[in-house]
Amino acid sequence: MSDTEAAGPAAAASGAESTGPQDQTHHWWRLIAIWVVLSAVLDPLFYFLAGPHIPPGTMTDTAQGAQFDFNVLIVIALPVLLAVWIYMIYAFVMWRASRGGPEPVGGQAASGHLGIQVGWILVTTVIVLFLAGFGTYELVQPGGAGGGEGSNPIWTPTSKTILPVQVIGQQWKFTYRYPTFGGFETDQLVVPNDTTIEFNVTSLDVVHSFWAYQLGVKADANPDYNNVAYATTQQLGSFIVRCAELCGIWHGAMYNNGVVLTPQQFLAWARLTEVRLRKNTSLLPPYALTYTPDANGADGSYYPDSVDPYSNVEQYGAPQPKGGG
Ligand SMILES: [Cu+2]
Repeated sequence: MSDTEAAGPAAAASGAESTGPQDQTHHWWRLIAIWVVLSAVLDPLFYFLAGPHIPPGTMTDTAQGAQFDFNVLIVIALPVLLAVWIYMIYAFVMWRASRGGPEPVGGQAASGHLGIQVGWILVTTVIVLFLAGFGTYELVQPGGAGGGEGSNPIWTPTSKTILPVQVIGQQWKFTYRYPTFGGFETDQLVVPNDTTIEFNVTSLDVVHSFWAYQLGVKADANPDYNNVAYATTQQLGSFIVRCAELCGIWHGAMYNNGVVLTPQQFLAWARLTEVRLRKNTSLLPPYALTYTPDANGADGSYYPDSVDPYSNVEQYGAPQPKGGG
């Protein structure tokens, strides 16, 4: 500390008189020392203290993968940020013009300095190439990265049992069909814990994007297309589902909560719901990977005419209003 204080006026003087290069090099070594110490302290502090709380959390393997990726990116970015800030603050403190003092004079120009040029290109190249390789590996790793992989996914999970859940985007809500439970349809996403879920994402109208934030899943919902995404649940609790593609006037209303239950709870819920909704399910088009918009109702709707499957008032099979046009 006393060294820093003692060097202050000397550095200002050296700047003013633009003396020999040895006066400049001790600034560099001091800057590097401050940078190394702060990076070595703040990087592990961030990784171990803040890291476990970085979104999207650890509810699924893909969410945990995304959290790990964010943490690696921040651990690499933090020393870069520190380098800029330390240099800036150091310059403010050491090379500022003092009231009534001599006008500050610039030091030796760095242009044409071979070491800086080679070092700059080398360091940035290594960082960028490493991140490109790391990012590619993280995308490909078993089961993909929670993004839609299209209708023929090449990165498939290794789990023996996979629960398929169909996500149907429509203006303006998501509904979910469970083909292994008779193809019933709900407006809340319910999934079991410790299970690999295969999301089959499609749409009845425009392009939506199924974004189950804490599950680490985000996949486009296109009409006439089955977009597959995987995630393996590893934590109980509720999560948020949003539409992440501007899809019309009530896009912002495509918001709901989903829930991860224990496998036993899920099984009980699914079996009960299958029975409870049997009458509704028989009115839906048979389960398919995609649906044409006029698969059912005469007016070109996925749902039967004049029936809102989520209304508390309207009933399935209710008589059609006459002469409405
Ligand atoms: Cu939408």
